[in-house]
Amino acid sequence: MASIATEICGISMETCVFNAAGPADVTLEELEVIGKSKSSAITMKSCTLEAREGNPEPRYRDLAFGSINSMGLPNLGYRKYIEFVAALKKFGKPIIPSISGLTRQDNEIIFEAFNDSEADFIEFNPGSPNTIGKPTAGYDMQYVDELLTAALGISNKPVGIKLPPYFDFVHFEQAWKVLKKHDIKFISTINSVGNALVIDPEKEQTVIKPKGGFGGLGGQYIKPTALANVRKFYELSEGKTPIIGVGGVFTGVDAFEYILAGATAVQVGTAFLQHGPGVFERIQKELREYMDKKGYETLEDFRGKLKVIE
Ligand code: RRO
Repeated sequence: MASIATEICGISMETCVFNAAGPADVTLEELEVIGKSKSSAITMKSCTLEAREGNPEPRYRDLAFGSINSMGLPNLGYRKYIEFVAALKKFGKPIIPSISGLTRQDNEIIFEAFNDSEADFIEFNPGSPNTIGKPTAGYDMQYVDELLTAALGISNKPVGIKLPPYFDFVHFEQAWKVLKKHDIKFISTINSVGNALVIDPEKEQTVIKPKGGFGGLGGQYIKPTALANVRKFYELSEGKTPIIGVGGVFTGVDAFEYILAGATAVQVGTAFLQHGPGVFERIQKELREYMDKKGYETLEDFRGKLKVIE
Protein backbone atom coordinates (compact mmCIF):
# COMPACT_ATOMS: atom_id res chain seq x y z
CA MET A 1 0.00 0.00 0.00
CA ALA A 2 1.33 3.44 -0.95
CA SER A 3 2.37 5.85 1.80
CA ILE A 4 0.68 9.24 1.83
CA ALA A 5 2.71 10.48 4.80
CA THR A 6 4.01 14.03 4.65
CA GLU A 7 5.89 16.59 6.71
CA ILE A 8 5.07 20.22 7.46
CA CYS A 9 7.24 22.47 9.62
CA GLY A 10 9.35 19.43 10.50
CA ILE A 11 6.31 17.62 11.89
CA SER A 12 5.61 14.21 10.40
CA MET A 13 2.01 13.54 9.51
CA GLU A 14 0.59 10.12 8.87
CA THR A 15 -1.33 11.39 5.88
CA CYS A 16 -1.43 14.54 3.78
CA VAL A 17 -5.21 15.04 4.17
CA PHE A 18 -6.76 17.13 6.92
CA ASN A 19 -9.48 19.70 7.57
CA ALA A 20 -9.44 23.28 6.34
CA ALA A 21 -10.03 26.23 8.64
CA GLY A 22 -13.67 27.26 8.58
CA PRO A 23 -16.16 24.44 8.34
CA ALA A 24 -17.39 22.81 11.57
CA ASP A 25 -14.36 23.78 13.67
CA VAL A 26 -15.64 26.57 15.91
CA THR A 27 -16.54 24.75 19.14
CA LEU A 28 -14.64 22.18 21.21
CA GLU A 29 -17.33 19.60 20.38
CA GLU A 30 -16.80 20.16 16.67
CA LEU A 31 -13.02 20.08 17.02
CA GLU A 32 -13.25 16.79 18.94
CA VAL A 33 -15.14 15.28 16.02
CA ILE A 34 -12.16 16.23 13.83
CA GLY A 35 -9.80 14.83 16.48
CA LYS A 36 -11.58 11.47 16.39
CA SER A 37 -11.70 11.38 12.60
CA LYS A 38 -8.83 10.40 10.29
CA SER A 39 -8.02 14.05 9.59
CA SER A 40 -4.23 14.18 10.02
CA ALA A 41 -4.32 17.47 11.88
CA ILE A 42 -6.87 19.62 13.64
CA THR A 43 -7.21 23.03 12.03
CA MET A 44 -9.32 25.45 14.05
CA LYS A 45 -11.70 28.22 12.95
CA SER A 46 -9.99 31.56 12.36
CA CYS A 47 -10.07 33.52 15.60
CA THR A 48 -10.23 37.17 16.53
CA LEU A 49 -9.47 39.07 19.71
CA GLU A 50 -13.03 38.95 20.99
CA ALA A 51 -15.76 36.42 20.29
CA ARG A 52 -17.94 37.21 17.28
CA GLU A 53 -21.45 36.14 16.38
CA GLY A 54 -20.68 36.55 12.70
CA ASN A 55 -22.98 37.78 9.95
CA PRO A 56 -26.78 37.45 9.90
CA GLU A 57 -28.34 34.20 8.67
CA PRO A 58 -28.77 32.70 6.13
CA ARG A 59 -25.03 32.90 5.64
CA TYR A 60 -24.12 29.50 4.14
CA ARG A 61 -25.63 27.50 1.28
CA ASP A 62 -24.71 24.16 -0.27
CA LEU A 63 -24.62 24.39 -4.06
CA ALA A 64 -24.60 21.87 -6.89
CA PHE A 65 -20.81 22.04 -7.13
CA GLY A 66 -19.72 23.48 -3.81
CA SER A 67 -20.83 26.16 -1.41
CA ILE A 68 -21.19 29.86 -0.81
CA ASN A 69 -20.61 31.44 2.58
CA SER A 70 -20.51 34.76 4.29
CA MET A 71 -20.09 33.59 7.85
CA GLY A 72 -18.32 36.77 8.97
CA LEU A 73 -15.76 35.14 11.24
CA PRO A 74 -18.05 33.70 13.92
CA ASN A 75 -15.68 32.41 16.60
CA LEU A 76 -15.28 32.18 20.35
CA GLY A 77 -12.32 34.57 20.64
CA TYR A 78 -8.65 33.53 20.75
CA ARG A 79 -8.57 32.74 24.48
CA LYS A 80 -10.93 29.80 23.95
CA TYR A 81 -8.79 28.40 21.15
CA ILE A 82 -5.75 28.48 23.41
CA GLU A 83 -7.73 26.39 25.91
CA PHE A 84 -8.83 24.09 23.11
CA VAL A 85 -5.21 23.43 22.03
CA ALA A 86 -4.59 21.91 25.45
CA ALA A 87 -7.85 19.94 25.37
CA LEU A 88 -7.14 18.55 21.90
CA LYS A 89 -3.56 17.37 22.52
CA LYS A 90 -4.89 13.95 23.56
CA PHE A 91 -5.63 13.17 19.91
CA GLY A 92 -1.89 13.11 19.18
CA LYS A 93 -2.04 15.09 15.95
CA PRO A 94 -0.81 18.54 15.00
CA ILE A 95 -3.07 21.35 16.12
CA ILE A 96 -3.24 24.38 13.86
CA PRO A 97 -4.83 27.56 15.18
CA SER A 98 -5.89 30.02 12.51
CA ILE A 99 -5.41 33.68 13.39
CA SER A 100 -7.43 36.39 11.74
CA GLY A 101 -7.21 39.47 13.93
CA LEU A 102 -9.08 42.49 12.63
CA THR A 103 -6.16 44.86 13.13
CA ARG A 104 -2.40 44.63 13.32
CA GLN A 105 -2.53 45.22 17.07
CA ASP A 106 -5.09 42.44 17.53
CA ASN A 107 -2.88 40.05 15.59
CA GLU A 108 0.10 40.94 17.75
CA ILE A 109 -1.81 40.18 20.94
CA ILE A 110 -3.13 36.89 19.60
CA PHE A 111 0.20 35.67 18.19
CA GLU A 112 1.91 36.48 21.47
CA ALA A 113 -0.71 34.61 23.47
CA PHE A 114 -0.33 31.45 21.37
CA ASN A 115 3.41 31.38 22.14
CA ASP A 116 2.62 29.77 25.49
CA SER A 117 0.32 27.17 23.97
CA GLU A 118 1.19 23.77 22.56
CA ALA A 119 -0.03 24.70 19.09
CA ASP A 120 2.15 22.97 16.51
CA PHE A 121 2.02 25.64 13.85
CA ILE A 122 -0.13 28.62 13.04
CA GLU A 123 -2.02 29.54 9.91
CA PHE A 124 -2.31 33.30 9.57
CA ASN A 125 -5.46 34.18 7.64
CA PRO A 126 -5.64 37.62 6.06
CA GLY A 127 -7.80 36.19 3.25
CA SER A 128 -11.43 36.26 4.35
CA PRO A 129 -13.66 38.10 1.89
CA ASN A 130 -16.58 38.26 4.31
CA THR A 131 -15.86 40.75 7.05
CA ILE A 132 -18.47 43.45 6.56
CA GLY A 133 -16.89 46.84 6.00
CA LYS A 134 -13.38 45.43 5.44
CA PRO A 135 -11.67 44.59 2.16
CA THR A 136 -9.81 41.28 1.82
CA ALA A 137 -6.52 42.05 3.56
CA GLY A 138 -4.64 39.54 1.43
CA TYR A 139 -5.10 41.71 -1.65
CA ASP A 140 -3.21 44.61 -0.08
CA MET A 141 0.32 43.28 -0.16
CA GLN A 142 1.80 46.27 1.61
CA TYR A 143 -0.55 45.60 4.51
CA VAL A 144 0.29 41.87 4.42
CA ASP A 145 3.95 42.86 4.60
CA GLU A 146 3.28 44.91 7.74
CA LEU A 147 1.14 42.19 9.31
CA LEU A 148 3.78 39.54 8.67
CA THR A 149 6.56 41.71 10.03
CA ALA A 150 4.53 42.19 13.21
CA ALA A 151 3.36 38.58 13.58
CA LEU A 152 6.66 36.90 12.80
CA GLY A 153 8.50 39.28 15.09
CA ILE A 154 6.35 38.05 17.95
CA SER A 155 5.54 34.40 17.28
CA ASN A 156 7.79 31.59 18.46
CA LYS A 157 5.75 29.08 16.42
CA PRO A 158 6.16 28.10 12.79
CA VAL A 159 3.79 30.41 10.91
CA GLY A 160 2.24 29.91 7.48
CA ILE A 161 -0.16 32.09 5.56
CA LYS A 162 -3.57 31.29 4.09
CA LEU A 163 -3.90 33.25 0.87
CA PRO A 164 -6.90 34.47 -1.04
CA PRO A 165 -6.93 33.41 -4.69
CA TYR A 166 -4.97 35.44 -7.21
CA PHE A 167 -5.87 35.44 -10.86
CA ASP A 168 -3.20 37.36 -12.70
CA PHE A 169 0.45 36.39 -13.03
CA VAL A 170 1.48 39.88 -12.00
CA HIS A 171 -0.47 39.53 -8.74
CA PHE A 172 1.17 36.19 -7.95
CA GLU A 173 4.54 37.84 -8.45
CA GLN A 174 3.63 40.84 -6.28
CA ALA A 175 2.42 38.50 -3.53
CA TRP A 176 5.53 36.34 -3.73
CA LYS A 177 7.80 39.41 -3.63
CA VAL A 178 6.37 40.19 -0.19
CA LEU A 179 6.08 36.63 1.09
CA LYS A 180 9.66 35.72 0.26
CA LYS A 181 10.92 38.49 2.54
CA HIS A 182 9.45 36.66 5.53
CA ASP A 183 10.22 33.38 7.24
CA ILE A 184 6.96 31.79 6.16
CA LYS A 185 6.96 28.07 6.82
CA PHE A 186 4.09 27.18 4.49
CA ILE A 187 1.47 28.66 2.19
CA SER A 188 -2.15 27.46 2.30
CA THR A 189 -3.95 28.33 -0.88
CA ILE A 190 -6.74 29.18 -1.58
CA ASN A 191 -9.33 30.81 0.65
CA SER A 192 -12.81 30.96 -0.87
CA VAL A 193 -13.22 32.87 -4.13
CA GLY A 194 -14.58 36.12 -2.78
CA ASN A 195 -17.69 38.05 -3.59
CA ALA A 196 -19.44 35.51 -5.74
CA LEU A 197 -23.19 35.93 -6.21
CA VAL A 198 -25.61 33.00 -6.27
CA ILE A 199 -29.24 33.63 -7.23
CA ASP A 200 -32.40 31.63 -6.57
CA PRO A 201 -34.38 32.23 -9.78
CA GLU A 202 -37.69 30.99 -8.31
CA LYS A 203 -37.53 33.42 -5.42
CA GLU A 204 -35.71 36.00 -7.56
CA GLN A 205 -33.51 36.40 -4.52
CA THR A 206 -29.99 35.93 -3.27
CA VAL A 207 -29.32 32.66 -1.39
CA ILE A 208 -27.43 34.28 1.50
CA LYS A 209 -28.24 37.44 3.38
CA PRO A 210 -25.04 39.33 4.28
CA LYS A 211 -23.42 41.85 1.94
CA GLY A 212 -26.31 41.88 -0.52
CA GLY A 213 -25.83 38.16 -1.23
CA PHE A 214 -22.13 38.32 -2.09
CA GLY A 215 -20.04 35.58 -0.51
CA GLY A 216 -17.05 33.26 -0.80
CA LEU A 217 -17.36 30.39 -3.26
CA GLY A 218 -15.94 27.01 -2.26
CA GLY A 219 -15.95 23.40 -3.42
CA GLN A 220 -15.64 21.92 -6.90
CA TYR A 221 -16.26 25.27 -8.61
CA ILE A 222 -12.93 26.59 -7.37
CA LYS A 223 -10.60 23.62 -7.82
CA PRO A 224 -9.02 24.82 -11.10
CA THR A 225 -8.34 28.24 -9.57
CA ALA A 226 -6.91 26.62 -6.46
CA LEU A 227 -4.69 24.29 -8.49
CA ALA A 228 -3.40 27.30 -10.42
CA ASN A 229 -2.53 29.07 -7.17
CA VAL A 230 -0.75 25.99 -5.81
CA ARG A 231 1.19 25.60 -9.04
CA LYS A 232 2.19 29.26 -9.27
CA PHE A 233 3.46 29.47 -5.70
CA TYR A 234 5.25 26.15 -6.14
CA GLU A 235 7.01 27.61 -9.17
CA LEU A 236 7.76 30.97 -7.58
CA SER A 237 9.16 29.35 -4.43
CA GLU A 238 11.09 26.84 -6.56
CA GLY A 239 9.51 24.05 -4.58
CA LYS A 240 11.09 25.26 -1.34
CA THR A 241 8.01 26.52 0.52
CA PRO A 242 5.54 23.77 1.44
CA ILE A 243 2.17 24.46 -0.13
CA ILE A 244 -1.08 23.23 1.39
CA GLY A 245 -3.70 22.99 -1.35
CA VAL A 246 -7.29 23.90 -0.48
CA GLY A 247 -10.32 24.10 -2.74
CA GLY A 248 -12.66 21.40 -3.96
CA VAL A 249 -10.87 18.33 -2.62
CA PHE A 250 -13.67 15.76 -2.68
CA THR A 251 -11.84 12.63 -3.89
CA GLY A 252 -8.45 10.95 -3.75
CA VAL A 253 -7.87 11.93 -7.38
CA ASP A 254 -8.45 15.58 -6.46
CA ALA A 255 -5.77 15.22 -3.78
CA PHE A 256 -3.48 13.53 -6.32
CA GLU A 257 -3.83 16.49 -8.69
CA TYR A 258 -2.86 18.89 -5.90
CA ILE A 259 0.29 16.91 -5.05
CA LEU A 260 1.15 16.70 -8.75
CA ALA A 261 0.83 20.50 -8.95
CA GLY A 262 3.31 20.78 -6.08
CA ALA A 263 1.31 20.63 -2.85
CA THR A 264 2.74 19.00 0.27
CA ALA A 265 -0.71 18.40 1.78
CA VAL A 266 -4.36 19.17 1.12
CA GLN A 267 -7.10 20.56 3.32
CA VAL A 268 -10.74 19.61 2.99
CA GLY A 269 -13.40 22.27 3.55
CA THR A 270 -16.74 22.06 1.75
CA ALA A 271 -16.51 18.27 1.32
CA PHE A 272 -16.13 17.85 5.10
CA LEU A 273 -19.17 20.03 5.70
CA GLN A 274 -21.26 18.18 3.12
CA HIS A 275 -20.11 14.60 3.76
CA GLY A 276 -19.07 14.59 7.42
CA PRO A 277 -15.92 13.36 9.18
CA GLY A 278 -15.76 10.06 7.25
CA VAL A 279 -14.64 12.08 4.23
CA PHE A 280 -10.99 12.19 5.37
CA GLU A 281 -10.61 8.42 5.47
CA ARG A 282 -12.33 8.00 2.10
CA ILE A 283 -10.11 10.58 0.38
CA GLN A 284 -6.99 9.03 1.96
CA LYS A 285 -8.02 5.53 0.83
CA GLU A 286 -8.80 6.72 -2.70
CA LEU A 287 -5.46 8.55 -2.92
CA ARG A 288 -3.56 5.42 -1.82
CA GLU A 289 -5.46 3.29 -4.31
CA TYR A 290 -4.80 5.71 -7.16
CA MET A 291 -1.10 5.79 -6.30
CA ASP A 292 -1.00 1.97 -6.14
CA LYS A 293 -2.58 1.83 -9.58
CA LYS A 294 0.13 4.13 -10.91
CA GLY A 295 2.94 2.37 -9.08
CA TYR A 296 3.80 5.32 -6.85
CA GLU A 297 5.00 4.48 -3.35
CA THR A 298 5.30 7.93 -1.77
CA LEU A 299 4.12 11.46 -2.50
CA GLU A 300 7.68 12.42 -3.44
CA ASP A 301 7.45 10.07 -6.44
CA PHE A 302 5.18 12.58 -8.19
CA ARG A 303 5.01 15.77 -6.14
CA GLY A 304 5.33 18.80 -8.40
CA LYS A 305 5.98 16.65 -11.44
CA LEU A 306 3.09 17.99 -13.47
CA LYS A 307 3.78 17.61 -17.19
CA VAL A 308 3.17 20.59 -19.41
CA ILE A 309 2.27 20.10 -23.05
CA GLU A 310 5.26 21.28 -25.10
O1 RRO B 1 -15.90 33.41 8.46
C1 RRO B 1 -15.94 33.63 7.24
O2 RRO B 1 -16.86 34.26 6.69
C2 RRO B 1 -14.88 33.15 6.34
C3 RRO B 1 -13.54 33.27 6.61
BR1 RRO B 1 -12.85 33.92 8.20
C4 RRO B 1 -12.59 32.87 5.62
O3 RRO B 1 -11.37 32.98 5.77
N1 RRO B 1 -13.08 32.40 4.45
C5 RRO B 1 -14.40 32.27 4.20
O4 RRO B 1 -14.79 31.82 3.12
N2 RRO B 1 -15.29 32.65 5.16
